[in-house]
Amino acid sequence: MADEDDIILSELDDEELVQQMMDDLYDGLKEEIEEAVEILLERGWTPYDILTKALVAGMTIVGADFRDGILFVPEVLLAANAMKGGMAILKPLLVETGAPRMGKMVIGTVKGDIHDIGKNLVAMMMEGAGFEVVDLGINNAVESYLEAAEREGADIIGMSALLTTTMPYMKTVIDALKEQGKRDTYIVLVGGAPLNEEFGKAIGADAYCRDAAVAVETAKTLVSRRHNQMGA
Ligand code: B1M
Repeated sequence: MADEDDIILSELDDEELVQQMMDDLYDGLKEEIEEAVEILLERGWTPYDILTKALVAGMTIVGADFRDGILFVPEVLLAANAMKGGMAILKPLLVETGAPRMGKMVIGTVKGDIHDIGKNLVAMMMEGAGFEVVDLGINNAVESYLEAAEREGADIIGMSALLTTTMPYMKTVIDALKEQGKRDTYIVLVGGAPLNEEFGKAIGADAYCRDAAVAVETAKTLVSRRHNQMGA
């Protein structure tokens, strides 16, 4: 009787392989995910398609079952670890586009929040698009963002929050920028699953970014608008 161990990933067609990756991500099988990513790359898939169509899509299923109480924190951590294994292979490929430097962003997950997969993805895609990215990691207080932005001479401050309890902290950071007279020094982009357009507006961010691709496009638009204004 054939069991899971007998599946030879390289013998699956693309559709079956992506389906298998979703199962493997769900089961937190890091090595299998890494192998499958390599296979898809060999088959000519773009790093971006592998990220979005296999890894992010698989993580969405994990998220739904976590929400519904079918999966618990340990399983989700394993899935996250498997996803990170795949992302580590894709990162240099997304970054090596050789695009001209577009600007600099500091990005981090806000205080009280340890979710970092989405933030890492945004950082990767921004680097791939030619931005210089300083990743502040997780659980960032106001001072962390402000000091890093100043030290790095950043154009953009990016904030990520995945919890309804931590997303209000983004306003704390923006208010601190206002108090220090630095709000207009930086473009502030926010993102994370529980946010939306209205929330972004309400807290005074320059833009809410639904996903990493939107973050890249928004950053490009706002940075070039700013350069044009400065040049005018
Ligand atoms: Co957490 N968790 N979690 N979790 N977790 C969520 C967010 C949750 C929605 C799950 C659920 O119930 N369905 C829920 C929040 C509910 C709520 O607030 N309303 C939740 C909860 C409750 C919790 C804990 C409280 C659970 C507990 O302990 N009881 C706890 C909190 C810990 C803390 O932070 N203090 C917790 C812990 C964890 C793990 C540690 C197990 C793990 C995190 C591992 C890690 O990140 N290293 C985890 C995970 C993995 C998730 C889910 C399943 C997946 C998140 C993820 O990585 N998605 C998540 C469910 C979900 O979101 N559907 C969930 C994939 C990622 C690519 O998407 O992060 O949305 P996302 O990023 C996207 C966009 O949002 C956007 O672009 C990204 C790429 O396209 N984006 C940005 C994100 N940040 C951006 C920043 C930008 C721009 C765009 O700046 C410019």
